[in-house]
Amino acid sequence: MIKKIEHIGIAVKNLNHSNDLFKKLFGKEHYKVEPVESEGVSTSFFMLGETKIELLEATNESSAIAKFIEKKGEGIHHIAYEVDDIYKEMERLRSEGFEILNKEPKNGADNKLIFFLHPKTTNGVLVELCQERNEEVL
Ligand code: CMX
Repeated sequence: MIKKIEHIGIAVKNLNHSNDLFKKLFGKEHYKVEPVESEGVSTSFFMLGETKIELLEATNESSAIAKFIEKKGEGIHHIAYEVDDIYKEMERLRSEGFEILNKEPKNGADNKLIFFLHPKTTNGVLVELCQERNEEVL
């Protein structure tokens, strides 16, 4: 079951610059900066009620974020939905015909297991499904 929007990911060119900008916008600091080497990104997170904003800067040229910015410029990159059982949701969405970009859920930023749906099967919006990593899903 999909529970809520967990975060919105925004592709940025310069994480330090955008951390300052979003600090002014939200009137609060980001609560963490975290590199995700496997994705070629450095991330920061702002908490807004129950939802987070994730800023993503590319750390290498082959990163999905570098390609996205080159093609579309800075902006909303993905919407992440929290699920209660990530393996079950993966099977459900596969059986509904969505193109799943990962064989299995993988480790993502902010202590999450994640997978993605291709934007061509979701009306042009890159969708991330995520679940907090804990003993039940490790
Ligand atoms: N949102 C919407 N559309 C997107 C997109 C995005 N974030 N990224 C790419 N696209 C579009 C491309 O512009 C292209 O559009 P056209 O066909 O109209 O030209 C289309 O999707 C298909 O692109 P593709 O050639 O199949 O694939 P790309 O090499 O552009 O890769 C994608 C796109 C989504 C498959 C790839 O970026 C991916 O696997 N993403 C998942 C992983 C990821 O995004 N990691 C970074 C974030 C990690 C984190 O959150 O921690």
